[in-house]
Amino acid sequence: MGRRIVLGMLAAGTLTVAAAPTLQRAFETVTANDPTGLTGALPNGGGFRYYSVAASVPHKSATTYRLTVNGLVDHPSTYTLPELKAMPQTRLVRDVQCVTGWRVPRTPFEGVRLSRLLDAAGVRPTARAVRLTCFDGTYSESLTLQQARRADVLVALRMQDKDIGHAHGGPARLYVAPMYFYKSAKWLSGITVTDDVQPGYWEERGYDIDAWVGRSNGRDDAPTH
Ligand SMILES: Nc1nc2c(c(=O)[nH]1)N[C@H]1C(S)=C(S)[C@@H](COP(=O)(O)O)O[C@H]1N2
Ligand SMILES: [Mo]
Repeated sequence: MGRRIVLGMLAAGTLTVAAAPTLQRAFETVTANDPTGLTGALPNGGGFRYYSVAASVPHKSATTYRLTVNGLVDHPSTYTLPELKAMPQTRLVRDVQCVTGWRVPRTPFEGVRLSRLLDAAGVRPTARAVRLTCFDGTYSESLTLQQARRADVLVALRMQDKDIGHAHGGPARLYVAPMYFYKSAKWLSGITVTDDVQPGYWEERGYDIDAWVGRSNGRDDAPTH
């Protein structure tokens, strides 16, 4: 079955991936053979797909990883992984939902609230947004400051109760629990406070910036990405 046909079936109707195991298998086969090469099944993925818009991504270890916070802040700073681990950690258990239709129920994520890092940096009064950048050199994301300060937005260091491995965006990725998973930028390396929202990688390609699950992008079966 062709990708277009499966996606057409999804778009057509009442069937959802979660409600139709056969269709889900077909969908998985199709996405695993994605002609764009952007996706592929993860070994031991537990329902996750591996996504990277960059062909190759450098590995960062506990000693080489750095996270920079800069922009419209009073105290620009750079964190090491041990420094992030030493901060108070928040654990959330929610469903992961990719905008193309796959979902992983009740996935634990754990890390430092983004709001804590913003407070430590001292956000200036004119600031309105946050831009997230990645050490893959390509991907980016964005949030309004109000979204970034939500209690369910983390700089995640753990996923599925394990340190986040390279394939899932480790050592640290963004985790935006209430939004489609494309907001959760992997291989996070930069947090820049800005005066306006700058659309991220997928947002420049037509996806919603405010990517609330169930309330954005029309529906959760967007055909490509
Ligand atoms: N740096 C980076 N982050 C990214 C992406 C990406 O291609 N590069 N893809 C996004 C999309 S569309 C999804 S669904 C999730 C996939 O995360 P996973 O590879 O851990 O399953 O990562 C998001 N974050
Ligand atoms: Mo996605």
